[in-house]
Amino acid sequence: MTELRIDANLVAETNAQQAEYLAQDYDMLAGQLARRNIDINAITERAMAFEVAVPSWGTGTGGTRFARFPGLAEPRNIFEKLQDCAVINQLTRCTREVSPHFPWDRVDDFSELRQYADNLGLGFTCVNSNTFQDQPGQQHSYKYGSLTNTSQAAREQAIAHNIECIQWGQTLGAKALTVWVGDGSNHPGQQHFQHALERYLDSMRKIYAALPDDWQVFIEHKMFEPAFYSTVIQDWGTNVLCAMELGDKAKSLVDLGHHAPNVNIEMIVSRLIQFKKLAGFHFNDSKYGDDDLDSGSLHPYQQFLIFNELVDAEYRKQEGFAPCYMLDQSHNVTDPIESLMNSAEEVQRSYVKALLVDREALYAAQADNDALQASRLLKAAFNTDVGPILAMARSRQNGAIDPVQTYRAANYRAAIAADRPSSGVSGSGIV
Ligand code: LRH
Ligand code: MN
Repeated sequence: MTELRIDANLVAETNAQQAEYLAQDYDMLAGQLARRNIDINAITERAMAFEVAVPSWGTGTGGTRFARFPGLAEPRNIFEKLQDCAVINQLTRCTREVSPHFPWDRVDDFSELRQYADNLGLGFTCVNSNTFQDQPGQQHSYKYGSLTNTSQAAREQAIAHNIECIQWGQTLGAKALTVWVGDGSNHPGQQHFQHALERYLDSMRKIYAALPDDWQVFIEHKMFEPAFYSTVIQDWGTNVLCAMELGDKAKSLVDLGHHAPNVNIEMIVSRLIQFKKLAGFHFNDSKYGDDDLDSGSLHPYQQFLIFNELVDAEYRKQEGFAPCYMLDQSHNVTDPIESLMNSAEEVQRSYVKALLVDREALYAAQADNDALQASRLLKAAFNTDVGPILAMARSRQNGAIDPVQTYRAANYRAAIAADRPSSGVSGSGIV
């Protein structure tokens, strides 16, 4: 295993300063939970097994169409992105997998890339295709769409790219392809809704046919942007209809920021679980549009309610339930490593709080239509400070009790700045 960039002694030193307080807080919480017939160590074991994947594209400073303000020692290629992902996993111990995006992370030798990641203790989860940008020298533009373009040549080009992503992903050991297309229209009448969706399904059938037996394809819906009147895969309904139409290896991925404000996302999750079509998640938070803000930073109760549905499915041993948890964020004003560590912890926090829900009591309250008791049972779990469990789960795996504090003590960016001279180019765009 390659030497990790944060000195393990520094992690041990910063942990040593906090170990006694953590032990006190952990014991206090143990007592509180024991009164609720909950064994804190059993919960901590589940927290230690929890994983959420990091988006490779989230390790660089993000931007908007107006501007992007790169930070110090930005990663310039997938190898440097993996170095940063290794730091995130070293300190949080819950982000062992990375989700790559092609062609942003394309390399000449994918076996070398897999070995490089493996040496950092990292693996690859589902890969992402990109037919929402034109690449230099590309023959057919995606200006008017990709998998749904009225031009068969453009569709074939987009299909070929997705099939190539599957092949690259196989070399990396991934087991799924996420397909998000921004295809849609900006003017009423510009696109025939049914014809566009028929072209989408026709294209996806060809991608589906190229999936290895043990692979899946994840369809990602999004309400708007880059199209601002209609989007072909606009909502979960269209998404799950397509997943059902394509077959068992097609499932629906839920990006939290891809819904209209106030949509009941936890109920969408319940529906997808019930029909065995839940692919997984792109966790983030948002106030207005697809803001890609840090997970749990604005709506921690909604994120908890989503995990309440997920833990309930685990508790009921729901058939076909194997969701893939990933972050998908854009870090415009924070150090991406700090935001990704913080967000991984916030997603893990929602999961651990959901484990504290007294499910049998909740079922009883639901059966009795005792709405207040049902709400109190959820709030009892949500209002429990599970911080000591998350910190103990990290320290028991030689992670950092306080990842951001340890990361700052390591002064990582300054330490690697010489290795990563900045391009000096600011520009705009999400990455
Ligand atoms: C689309 C999206 C999709 C990625 C992209 C970077 O908004 O959520 O998941 O391909 O962001
Ligand atoms: Mn996404």
